[in-house]
Amino acid sequence: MESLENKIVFITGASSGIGKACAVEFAKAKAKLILSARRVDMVKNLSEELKQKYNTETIFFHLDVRKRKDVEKAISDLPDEWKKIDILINNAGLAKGFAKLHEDNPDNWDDMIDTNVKGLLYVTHAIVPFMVERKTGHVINIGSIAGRAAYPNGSVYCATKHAVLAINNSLRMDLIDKNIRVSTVDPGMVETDFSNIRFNGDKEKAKQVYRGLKPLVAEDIADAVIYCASRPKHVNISEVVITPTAQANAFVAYREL
Ligand code: NDP
Ligand code: 8X3
Repeated sequence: MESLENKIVFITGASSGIGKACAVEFAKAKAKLILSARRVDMVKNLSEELKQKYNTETIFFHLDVRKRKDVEKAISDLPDEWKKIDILINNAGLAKGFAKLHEDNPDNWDDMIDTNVKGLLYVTHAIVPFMVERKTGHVINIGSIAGRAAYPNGSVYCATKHAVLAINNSLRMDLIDKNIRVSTVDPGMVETDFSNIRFNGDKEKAKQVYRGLKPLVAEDIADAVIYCASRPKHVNISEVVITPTAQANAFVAYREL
């Protein structure tokens, strides 16, 4: 296992769920953290908590990954020492709605495509040049099993996660001579705010997603991310697909009802 001590880790969407769990696990491993999200109060609180518990050095700021200029400014405003980002975790993302394409609200599509695809591209485009310059780095994308098989009522969310997988795979080839690792961690059901947001705050509908089975928790995904990040330098974990034991893929889950 490679030490993560003093590595600089940039996490998008660190205010909740998987991003927050990654922040905690990297803090335990003594990394330095750059935490960003739109809910800046939540990343501020997290930053203070990590300072207290693990003496973690952090920088945090408001960032909406959909805003290209803001992304570019946030990265270029970083102090020089903090521009030496070792690990980028492209986690910010969401599903909005669950409907047949012809009955869906196109506003949801804009949100998902702008965040999950364009936002991930903007952040990657702003940070990877610094990795290229230093000939070291690791990009870890949070994809989804929705990027491996499309399911009904999820055309655009599935399309965005298929795009993440394609970007992940092309990027690894683009960076092959730069000593930069590129990994995707693709979860199935993880109980976070994800379903609440997908169903527009309908907690009952969100709960139904996980009925009768034990879903993953955010820490399970953070554990996989830490695994990818802590392999010896010559090892690139290209893909991790991780589901609850009771979920085989996007279509088959066993529920004790
Ligand atoms: P959460 O809703 O708990 O977290 C989503 C995070 O993304 C929040 O921190 C949110 O921060 C951030 N985010 C959303 N939009 C933006 C934006 N425009 N700019 C910056 N940050 C943004 O859900 P999860 O932790 O579950 O989701 C994290 C990732 O995991 C997503 O990419 C999701 O697609 C993926 N995933 C989730 C699965 C699940 O079952 N939960 C399964 C497979 C993949 P804020 O609102 O403060 O900006
Ligand atoms: C989240 C998992 O199956 O709801 O990406 O699409 S799923």
